[in-house]
Amino acid sequence: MRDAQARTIFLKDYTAPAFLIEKTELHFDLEETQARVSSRLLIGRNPELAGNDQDTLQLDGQDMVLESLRIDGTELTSDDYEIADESLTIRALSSFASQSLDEGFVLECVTLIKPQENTSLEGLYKSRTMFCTQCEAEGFRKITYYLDRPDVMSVFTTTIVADKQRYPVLLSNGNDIARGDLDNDRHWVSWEDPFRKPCYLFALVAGDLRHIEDTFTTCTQRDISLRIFVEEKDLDKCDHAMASLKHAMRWDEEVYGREYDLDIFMIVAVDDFNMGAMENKGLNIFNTSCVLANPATTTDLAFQRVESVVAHEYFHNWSGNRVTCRDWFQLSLKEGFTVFRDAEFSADMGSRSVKRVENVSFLRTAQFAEDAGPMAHPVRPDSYMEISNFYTLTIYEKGAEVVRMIRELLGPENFRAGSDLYFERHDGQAVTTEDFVCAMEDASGMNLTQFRRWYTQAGTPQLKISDNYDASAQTYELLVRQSCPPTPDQSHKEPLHIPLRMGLLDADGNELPLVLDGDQGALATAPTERVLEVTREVQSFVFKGIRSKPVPSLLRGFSAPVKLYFDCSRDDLLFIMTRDSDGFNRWSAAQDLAVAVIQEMLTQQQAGEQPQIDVRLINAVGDVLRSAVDDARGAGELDQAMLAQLLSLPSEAYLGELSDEIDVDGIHVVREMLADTLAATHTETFAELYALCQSDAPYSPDALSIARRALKNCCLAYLVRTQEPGWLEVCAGQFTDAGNMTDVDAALRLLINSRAPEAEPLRAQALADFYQRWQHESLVVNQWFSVQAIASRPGTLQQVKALMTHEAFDIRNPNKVRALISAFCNMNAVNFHDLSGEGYTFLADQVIILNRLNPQIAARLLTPLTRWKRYNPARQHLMKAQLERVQADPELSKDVYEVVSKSLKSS
Ligand code: B3K
Ligand code: ZN
Repeated sequence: MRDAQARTIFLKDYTAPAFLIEKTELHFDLEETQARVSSRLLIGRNPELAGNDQDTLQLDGQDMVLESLRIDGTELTSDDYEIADESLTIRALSSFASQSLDEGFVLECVTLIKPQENTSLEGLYKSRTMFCTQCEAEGFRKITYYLDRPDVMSVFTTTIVADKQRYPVLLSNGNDIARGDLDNDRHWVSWEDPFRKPCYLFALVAGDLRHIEDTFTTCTQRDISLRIFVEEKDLDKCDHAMASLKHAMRWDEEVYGREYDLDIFMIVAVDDFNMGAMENKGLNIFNTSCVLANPATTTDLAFQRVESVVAHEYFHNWSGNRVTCRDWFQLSLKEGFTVFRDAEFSADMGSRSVKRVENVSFLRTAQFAEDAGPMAHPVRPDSYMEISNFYTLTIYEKGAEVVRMIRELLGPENFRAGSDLYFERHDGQAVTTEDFVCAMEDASGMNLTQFRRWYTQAGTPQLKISDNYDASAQTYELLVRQSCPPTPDQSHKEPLHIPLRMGLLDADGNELPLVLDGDQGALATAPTERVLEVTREVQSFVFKGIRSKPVPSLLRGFSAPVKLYFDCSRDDLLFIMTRDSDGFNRWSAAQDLAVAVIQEMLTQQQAGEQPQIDVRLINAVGDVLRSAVDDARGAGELDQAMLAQLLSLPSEAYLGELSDEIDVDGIHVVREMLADTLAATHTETFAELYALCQSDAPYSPDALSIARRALKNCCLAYLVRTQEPGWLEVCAGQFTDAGNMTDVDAALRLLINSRAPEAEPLRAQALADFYQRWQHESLVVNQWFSVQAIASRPGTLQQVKALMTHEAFDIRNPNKVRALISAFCNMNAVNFHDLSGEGYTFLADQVIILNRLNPQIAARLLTPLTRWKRYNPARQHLMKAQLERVQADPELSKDVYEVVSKSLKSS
């Protein structure tokens, strides 16, 4: 391995910094082959560290050439310091400083870096024609020598010098305070950020950019200038992001009492970006895919993603920037909380129940898989080798669920008081998840001692619930057992504090008043929904005054990220599906029913029998469809937005995640069989509903319109399954005539996946037309790559390989890698897991290439191979062999090394 020093960093080894950097002045000279970075740092000993007499200063820095180093004006010679791969060390520091180190000294440093050659997209790099930065988590150390850790917070001033023609726009954090012209067509701009911040929030952009501008008036009547910077060709795709930003700013004032602090807020869109976006203070940098949107080029899903990512990054201004993380083990402090905040924002902007369904589906499929795999880690990890590998679904999504559970336990008012206290108490500080929980406890009086285990224990807890009705005593008992499977480094788990939101339904669907044994309250005034606090391994809850055996509605709203096992009959599931007051649980019951039916079919198929479909499921879908038709005619009662969700079968990935050994082909075959049967049985109703959902109204990304398009395209998907040529033509017609990308994209996907022989020429034509029409829109071309990568028919891998040589493909662009390679490996199970093993070899090949170019992307790409233990022995063997091949690469980055070695450990 190249990084022979790849070592594990432990939370228990954390110590406060011996030195702090009070002021940071940066000067960037940007040129075509290199950049010269001059820094002037005002450094002093950390006064809060008792007996601090540290006389050695070690700064982080890598991939740079040091030109000069001075302390208090005196030039140091190469004998005065040591340079290693990742650091610069100055010993006997006090001998260079002009006064005591407690008083502080000025360190001036000039380094040369090569942004043009930086393909890791971390630090300062070039994306197409512009310079930009990505510093979180540890990218700043690729810009200049520094104390690159979040508990070192400093006030930054930044001057950027560059060619005026090529880079007319020069941006950094805060307010621009001065600018001027220089010789040789160069110019400069200086920026000052008055808020102390860690260097991971530093940002710089230089490019030929245009912007749209708007104003937001805050709750205290301050006018904030809002600007979104893009390349000229994208100016027509900024309005949705701007509207989303203004909504987010208002929402954070109203829901969390958080006002924006600077006078200007900027967003810049860049094409080459490792993740979605970055919350740099006052200067958010976005992947184009998370900011650009217009109806012709952007699907509903992407519109919603723009709204939520813009909000997420904006919300970080408080949850992340004003109050930041002490160290990277605390990452979920800002990410979990901010995901929770953006999810609630999206719920308020659109359909709350659909948002919850989407979130939970994602969590149960992807995060649960992570929590059951070799990279499983707690929401607050104890150790890591490469922090970039810990921007995970556990930190983000499970972290958000942990915050949601705190709100479940505290109630909304106490939760708000807790967040107010947290922001007030820790404003300007770098803190820990423990500080967050303490604020919640102090504001509410609630004891969260046991709850803290959610931060330290990995793995998905299981709740096994059984019930018992006693007719003579009129009591109903829920017996709850909790457990959590072992995860790497954690064989034993302690019981967790789990909020279990629930209700009981009588035979008529009425919600029963809930009085627990031992409660004082009277039945008449009792609530019909409660949050049970499960704290013990085995715990019994007995409800009084229950006159007949009820049907329990458990884990409403998915009140905890657990796997629930309750032996619910299919008839009871049908009952909950239609009668429960909780929209989420109605959907959940529908899913559980479909899962039960599919699993039964799978068992039959595996035994060589013809799978049988439980007619109750077919009828239930018919009932939903008929209500949907009534609804579309204005007579129904259903939550419009939930219909498409109710009509969608559980995904292959979710079905796989539920299996002990994932039968890739079996799951695909029986799920397709079920979908085909539903399509054949209900063709007419699907057709009627498809027609009723058509609309001539101009495109709008509001919740109802999105829901209607989703429902319409869900119907079309079933109709195309019938393989009747007529429906293929309708689909091809929608592809050509639709006025928005959502409908075009849906039709294209269906044409590509149709098994009808007549689809063949239509498919080829559609793909050619689509590329022809959209070749100049990079994000649309990504979609074009993806639809081809996820086609389940044989030969797709060859097609993917061919597309990698297409003029539009570029392995250095993460969006392209995600669109083609990741899409194939993660969303095309039957082809990726083909028994030839070619899919695995292909993935390993790409990881080996990307490991040298962009380690973060390479490590992430490996994920599907890390799940090798979930498959049959033949596949396990093939997958493991490819992991071993990757591991044997002598030049492995820390990122890939960590993932591959943990995946193979204990094998
Ligand atoms: N905080 C960034 C993620 C940075 C990832 C660095 N590898 C975006 C976000 O979560 O808002
Ligand atoms: Zn974030």
